[in-house]
Amino acid sequence: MDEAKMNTAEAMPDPSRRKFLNTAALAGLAGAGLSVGLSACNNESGSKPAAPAAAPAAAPAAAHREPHLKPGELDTYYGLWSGGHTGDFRVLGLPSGRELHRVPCFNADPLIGWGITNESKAVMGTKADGSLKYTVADTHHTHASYKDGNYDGRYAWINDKINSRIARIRLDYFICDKITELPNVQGFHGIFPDKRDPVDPAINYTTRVFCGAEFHTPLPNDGRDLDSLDKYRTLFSCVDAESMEVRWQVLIDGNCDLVATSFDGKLAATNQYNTEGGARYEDMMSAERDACLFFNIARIEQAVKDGKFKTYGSSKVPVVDGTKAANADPKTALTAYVTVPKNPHGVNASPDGKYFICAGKLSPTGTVIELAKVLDWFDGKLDELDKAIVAEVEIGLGPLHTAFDGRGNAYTTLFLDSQIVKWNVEAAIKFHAGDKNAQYVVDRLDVHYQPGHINASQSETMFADGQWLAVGCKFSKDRFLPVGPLHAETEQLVDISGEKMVLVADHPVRPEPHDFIIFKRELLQPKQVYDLNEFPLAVKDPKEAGVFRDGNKVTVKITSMAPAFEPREFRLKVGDEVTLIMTNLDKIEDLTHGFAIPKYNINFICNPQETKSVTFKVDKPGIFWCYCTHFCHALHLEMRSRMIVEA
Ligand code: K7E
Ligand code: CUA
Ligand code: CA
Repeated sequence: MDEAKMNTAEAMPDPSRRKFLNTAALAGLAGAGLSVGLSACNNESGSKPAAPAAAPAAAPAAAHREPHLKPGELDTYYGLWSGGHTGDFRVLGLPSGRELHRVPCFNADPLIGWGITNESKAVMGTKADGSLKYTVADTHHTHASYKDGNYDGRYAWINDKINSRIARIRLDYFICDKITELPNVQGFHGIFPDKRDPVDPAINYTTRVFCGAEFHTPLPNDGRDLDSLDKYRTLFSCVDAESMEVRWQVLIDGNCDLVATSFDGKLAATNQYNTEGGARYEDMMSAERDACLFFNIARIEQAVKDGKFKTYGSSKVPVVDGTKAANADPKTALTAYVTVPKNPHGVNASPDGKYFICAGKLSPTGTVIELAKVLDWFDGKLDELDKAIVAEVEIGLGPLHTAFDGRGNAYTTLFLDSQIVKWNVEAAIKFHAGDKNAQYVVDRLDVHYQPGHINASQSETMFADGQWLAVGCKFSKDRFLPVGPLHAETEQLVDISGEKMVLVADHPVRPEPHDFIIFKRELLQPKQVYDLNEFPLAVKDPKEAGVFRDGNKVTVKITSMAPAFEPREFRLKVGDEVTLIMTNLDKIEDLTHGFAIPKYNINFICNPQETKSVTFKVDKPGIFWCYCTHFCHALHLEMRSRMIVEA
């Protein structure tokens, strides 16, 4: 960072802060580099939690609805949040902002027993010795499955940027049931399910999930071409929503960032900030324009069917050629590179199905691309692809992501301005077409501070309802009690039901969730009790419980029913290889039991009618009181089984 400039910015008298930033940062962006940088330091008053930040700038003055619920009241919306570094998936109730659940996906979790039970290890992936293949992840984006343009409550997906994995969460039980590692790519970042099939009108629901990979590497990345940057490439991937297998990939020029899909199923797109193919940030921002890269899904799948693909390394996934050179003829092109200003970030589909909106990041603009025109280009009816751009308007500094209210307005986060800008899309189109009287900026709201993702209730569906908006602020600075050097992030709630945005609540979140979606609670019908028959290993009756020995291979079958395990004791020998299977036979909602074995590093829960198993080597003689870790009954503490291990 440029320290001198930073300090100058801090020394500036406050009233002109925004003006100063606007001019300085614009100058910086227009010039050679980022003189007013992209970090947080140049905004706001510096790092001192000065006098408890004189009433927030945007103290809710206007009339707004109360987000707080009375005891016993339920939220009206679900929020599905990504966990960030923690690798999990979080469930919030809105408008209260209460966190209801964390679903472990890529991360071990001692409550659930995720990463400990055999079933979860099978989902997460293991090495030959049975230990987890990966123990770290970085989740950014979560999106749910669609039917008829709305969420259908079947699945959500979430990405792991570090190890290029996609996880699926079943929304009936709120558990992760599959994880797929994408071949040939690094830095898998953007993710979006399709909303219907491009060809078959009967398939009006999600069957594909698209994945954009951010980092380019040699292909295959096996030690070849290490120093030949011009040979590095990245791929856009399609994963089957049901099987979770990778269906196909597209070799592209430039990189992928975030992903959007059209409501008609025909198009997917990814924003590209590194069309330069640079390895250093200076190189990645050398071009004035980058691209929003469109994929013609039907044509790509036809090309795969026709055998027009390659494979790389040990991967069997068909890879079609989506590079510019191979796709110059619109009539046969699989891809279309629409140019957008310098290093765009988010791309979001408007709920009317008409537009994709790209946020400029290094450019203070929002770009509106009309999808019908992109399709015209593919049909040979539009002479120049960039004519699909129907607006490219200034909205503020550091635009990152956009949400919608279903009333024609877009809400874009401005990272550098620490604001949300509300702008009217049709007015922006008019302005771009030459009507300089068209007022497209409707409102601005200060947020705290440096916002990234933003989303509104139902915003990513055709049923955007314009009620609540949440914004994920990257820096909380003085908004919460300090807890040492690591600050919570601020998830702020905004009432968008009126003309003016009204900030109504701050919530601290553990860094860093990035993205989330918000939708009506009626769209989910979670189940509270499992079906015993979903588990092939289920111990269906306490009479089936006991120790079953085959040499040193031992199966211990256990049932739980408050307040007792069956058997109450079991006998093992050092050297045994034990698989312990437990079924919770309680059928009552909310009656979960846990099972922990001291000194053996084992703990997991079994929800009503659920079965789990763990496999471990018996290596310590003695008495080990296996106990219930989940408060279940007045005799919860007495709920134990004695593991007796002979030397
Ligand atoms: Cu903008 Cu990973 Cu969606 Cu973070 S990305 S904010
Ligand atoms: Cu069973 Cu506590
Ligand atoms: Ca660039």
